[in-house]
Parts: sequence; structure tokens; C-alpha cells
Amino acid sequence: MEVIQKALNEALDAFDFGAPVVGAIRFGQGHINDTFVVHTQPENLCCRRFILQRMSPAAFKRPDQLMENIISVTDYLGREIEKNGGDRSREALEVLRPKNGEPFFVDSEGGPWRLYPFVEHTICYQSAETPALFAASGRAFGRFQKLLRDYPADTLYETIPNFHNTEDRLAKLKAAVESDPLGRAAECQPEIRFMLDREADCSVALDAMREGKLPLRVTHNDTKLNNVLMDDKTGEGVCIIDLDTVMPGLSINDFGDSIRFGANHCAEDETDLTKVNLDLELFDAYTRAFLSEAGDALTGEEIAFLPWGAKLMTLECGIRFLTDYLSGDVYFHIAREKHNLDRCRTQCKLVSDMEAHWDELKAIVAKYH
Ligand code: ADP
Ligand code: GN1
Ligand code: MG
Repeated sequence: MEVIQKALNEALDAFDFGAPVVGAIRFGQGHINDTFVVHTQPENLCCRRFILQRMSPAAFKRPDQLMENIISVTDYLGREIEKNGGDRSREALEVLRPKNGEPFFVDSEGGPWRLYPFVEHTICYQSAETPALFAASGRAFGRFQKLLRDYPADTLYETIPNFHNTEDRLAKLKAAVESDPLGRAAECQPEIRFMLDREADCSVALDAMREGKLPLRVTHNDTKLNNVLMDDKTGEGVCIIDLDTVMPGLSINDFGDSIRFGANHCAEDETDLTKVNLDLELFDAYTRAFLSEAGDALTGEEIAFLPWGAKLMTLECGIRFLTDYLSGDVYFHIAREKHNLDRCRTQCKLVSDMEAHWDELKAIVAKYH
């Protein structure tokens, strides 16, 4: 935190908050950006809050392109939401420009900062406490996909090239094992073997895409439960956030990443693997809810591939955590030693569970097809 205090102060100066700033503190549990909640105190009014974020330089090489994507997508979503009678100020993110009128601010160290209004009266859950809550997130992500159905995909920049290219992710793991810069590979042999044993799986969705069975669509690509804000009274999904990776992708990956993170009762970094289990009731609730919104926009083949989305997003995320551990934790934020290795292990356990329940996953999807 101290390291970026100076940059944070510069960013606080760069934006017009419309009232005196009374504090800025670290916020949320994202693994990528540096996120702060800014409190302001307008005269005679309640405190107004904002989300100020330094976009991760490790993840995003072209913040200019990234912000162009986000501004354009949020404008589009806002218009669609309005057309459907919704409240765009609550249901779509709004980019607030710095005083210089640019889409984002660059601090003296080169760090890119952006500002959003804080979406109030919402809760950001870190785990799916009930099937009803998980279903609400499924409807929200399904609706998001539906709303962007006609968005011109070819106008979007690829903010992280090969983001969900699982073959490429495995190749990067192999390279990290080979170079092993910190000598960590020896202790990760079971996890490395687990990934290598599933090399053929890494091509399943990509092959289907290359064969024309799975179309490229505008997708979110990071559909964790904590990337949707839920209404604190009704429990319904209000606003999809974390739009850094909205770009052309596969619908099954948006479905799958939600399942990876949410269809269990443990944290992503749980160290007691006996607690890490796929919950079929949660899988069922999410599948039904996601398809109730996105179903009409998807082809039968895409729907049939949904279990693969779940397994591949989980496998791929495990591969990414392991690669980052071997590389010295340069990408995902960590809070303790071996954090990325712990995260990798939960993903392996969930993949094994999905394999053990494969026929049930297919049957649940078929039920709602
Ligand atoms: P990361 O890429 O690091 O995950 P996010 O954009 O997801 O960054 O933001 C991190 C966290 O900040 C979110 O999980 C959520 O808790 C909170 N957050 C982000 N944007 C908003 C917003 N506009 N209103 C309220 N909370 C937000
Ligand atoms: C990151 O940004 P956040 O914390 O919502 C990551 C996802 C991973 C996830 C694992 C841009 O998501 O791809 O699946 O961590 N986002 C990026 O928890 O790499
Ligand atoms: Mg996030």
C-alpha cells in the first residue's frame, strides 16, 4: 500500500469529486487491480463514494485500448438498459473522466487510474451463500450476455491476448516449469502432473471453435460472483463490474468461470481440500438461471458444451495460478506465502470433482436445454 500512496495522492488530485475527499482506503477482494473506495463529504448531504482503481500494469499493457473498450461497452449497455426500462445509473458502470478530460489518469510512475461512481445499496458476495443468490448472479451474467448480443465484436480490442486460450496457458506453464526461476517446481510435481495429464482437454473448446461449433461472441471473460453487485434488499443482480476483459470469447467460458468460483462452499484459497467440493445443487441453480436469460441467444451446441466450459475454466485457472507461483507471483495479488499454490490446489480438486460427476453435469444441462 505504502508503495503506491504517492501515486494514490496524485490520482486523488487528478479527479474532480465534486466535494472534499475525506478518505481513500483499499477496497474489495479483486486479484488484479489496486482498488480504493473514496469517501467525500458534500455540504449538508450524505457522504458520496467512488471507486478509484489503478489498473494492473502486469495484466494490462494497453490501458488506453482497455478504457476505450470499457467506455464504449458501458455506453452501449446504458442505452440498452434504458431501452428496457432499467436504471442505467445503477445497472451500468459509468466512467468518470479526470479533470484533464482524458479517459483515465496516468501518475508520475506511469500507473493508469480510473474512476467510477460507487454503486450503492449493493453487496458484493465472495461465496454463493444460497442457491437463490447464485441463481440471481446467473441471471445477471446471462442478461449481460444477452444485452451485448448485437454489439459489434470486431470493434473491441483484445485487452489480454490469448486470455482464455487454454492451450497457450498450458504452454506457458510448461515454459515456467522449464525455467523454474525460483526453484519451486520440485514441490509442485503433483500439480504439474495433474495439468499435463489433461493436455488433450485443453484443446476441446478451442477445437470446437475452430470447427465452427462454438461461435465467438462478446463475453465478459471474468464472471466471478464478486464481479456482480447484488441488491442489498432484493438479492437480485444489479450491476456487472470488472469489465477489463470484455472482448470476443466463448459463451461457455462465461458460464464456466461462474461455476468454477461459485458452485462450491469454500474460498478459492481454502487449504483444507476436504472442504473443497463441487455442489451440484448450486450447479443446477446457476445453469437454470443463466439459461433463462441467455438461453435464446445461444445455439444448442453451445449449451451442450456448457459442462466443458466449467471444467476448462477451472483447469485453466489452476494452470494460471500454478504458472504464477512458479514465476514468483508476478500477476495475481497474494496475501501469504504459497497463496497461488493453495489456489491452484483448490482448482485441481474442483476439476477432479467435475470429472467424477461428469454425467450428472451433462444431465442437469440437458434438463434446461
Ligand atoms: P479486480 O480486477 O481487481 O477484481 P474489480 O473491478 O473487480 O477489480 O474491483 C474490485 C472490487 O471492488 C469488486 O469485487 C467490488 O467489491 C468493488 N467494486 C468495483 N467497482 C465497484 C463499483 N462501481 N461499486 C461498488 N463496488 C465496486
Ligand atoms: C482475476 O480480477 P479478478 O480478481 O476479478 C483474473 C481472472 C481469474 C481470477 C481468479 C484480468 O479476476 O481471470 O479467473 O482472478 N482476472 C484477470 O480468481 O486476469
Ligand atoms: Mg474483480
